[in-house]
Amino acid sequence: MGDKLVLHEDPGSANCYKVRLTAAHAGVPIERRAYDIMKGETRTPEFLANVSANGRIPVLQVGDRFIAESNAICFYIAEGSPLMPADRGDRADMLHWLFWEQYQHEPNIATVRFWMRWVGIDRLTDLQRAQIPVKRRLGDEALKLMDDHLKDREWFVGDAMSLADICLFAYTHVADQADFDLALYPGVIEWMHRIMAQPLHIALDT
Ligand SMILES: N[C@@H](CCC(=O)N[C@@H](CS)C(=O)NCC(=O)O)C(=O)O
Repeated sequence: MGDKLVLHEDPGSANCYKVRLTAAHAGVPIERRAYDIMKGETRTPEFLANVSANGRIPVLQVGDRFIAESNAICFYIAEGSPLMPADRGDRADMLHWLFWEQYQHEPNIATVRFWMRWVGIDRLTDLQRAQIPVKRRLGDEALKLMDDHLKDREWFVGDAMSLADICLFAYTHVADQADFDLALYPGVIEWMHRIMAQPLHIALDT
């Protein structure tokens, strides 16, 4: 990689954390540029025109290219690293988990965490408040599916840690902040400990 990598992020976002965790494991240096999403700093005309018209972080700047969507960014950074499975089928399985995370895991667990811990229950709209029980049920279904998958394996894909584990770890390990009871999913807890025991692991607040 010739160009310097600049991560446009909000440091408390686990979508941004998964990019930093990927970079730590891949040994790729990144420069960080912080925005406060609660102050609308990703919705300014400057951000929309120069960083991402989608108004959301993370965004990875590589020269004059701006890559959005956390899992696409992680995929870009992980290329050529041990996080990318060598086997073609395993790579497809890894992508399966990345897409699944964005469709069935993150929209439920991350959203409830955001509403409860960042916005605050009292400041939610009636519609948001009404959605919490559904998101909680779907989030629990996602955690159960992960727990079942981990019953007879250590990692999500193949026999080594891959990008699938990194991208799923990001919001799973803070699911308790959205009042999900992780103790119900012992396989998930053991898997999280395996990830946190890796020598290159970094925490969310680093
Ligand atoms: N699917 C996107 C989600 C991006 C996203 O929703 N980012 C949130 C923070 S985690 C954000 O920027 N929110 C600020 C806003 O929407 O104004 C990804 O994985 O990158």
